[in-house]
Amino acid sequence: MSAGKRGALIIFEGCDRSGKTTQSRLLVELLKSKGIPTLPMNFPERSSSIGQVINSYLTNSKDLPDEVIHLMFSANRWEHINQVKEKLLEGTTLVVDRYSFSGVAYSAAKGLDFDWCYAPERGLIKPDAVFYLRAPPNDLTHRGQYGKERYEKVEFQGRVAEVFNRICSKEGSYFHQFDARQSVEDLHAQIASITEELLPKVATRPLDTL
Ligand code: T5A
Ligand code: NA
Repeated sequence: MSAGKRGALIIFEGCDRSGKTTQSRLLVELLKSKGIPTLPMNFPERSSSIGQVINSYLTNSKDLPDEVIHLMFSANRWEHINQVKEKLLEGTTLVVDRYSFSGVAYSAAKGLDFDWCYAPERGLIKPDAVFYLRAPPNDLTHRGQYGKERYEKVEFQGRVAEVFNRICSKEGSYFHQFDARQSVEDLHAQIASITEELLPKVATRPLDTL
């Protein structure tokens, strides 16, 4: 990539089993096949020491107050922020499986105050696009391995979906929502076309913050 051209920060969001990992992998493969420098990332990033605590919380081997785990999810993004910034500025596009919006949605769904939940996300790099895979949680429970982790309960996922919908209408134009019940191929085609339009547009746009 020529000097000064940055990569795009692309996020996938949605309830558990909405297809984020499937779609983010397909997008990474597509961009790489076109010679566009691209890296996958995902949050929670479970390998750091904070990530390991998050993992034991999610797999139910550790309990923590709601506020504490919320701040740990946020800290897990902050501990990778320099890496995110560096990669984008050197021209690499990042395709990220979950980000701040999951942070807000899952904690607000427990009853924590929405603005309180958003506050520690302020200052993180603002995505250029968020692909929100939307579906009624009832329609996702038959998908592989549903029910193993802490949050994988239909009633709770319903509340998470409500917060995601609220965030989506609030954040506006950089949020793109899709019916997650479509086929993998149909979703990928729509996501690919938006991404291909997006990349040249953001290449010279300065990084912004949430
Ligand atoms: N969390 C996360 C917070 O509370 N706060 C935070 O700040 C963050 C970042 C772990 C949990 O952490 C919470 C949210 C989560 O509860 P995770 O590691 O991303 O987050 O784990 P999950 O979201 O549970 O991972 P999943 O995300 O497993 O599901 P995906 O990635 O949405 O779905 P995917 O692609 O793996 O697909 C699931 C299944 O469905 C099939 C796939 O083949 C697979 O079997 N599938 C489809 N089937 C039919 N049609 C389609 N279009 C399909 N797409 C995929
Ligand atoms: Na996933």
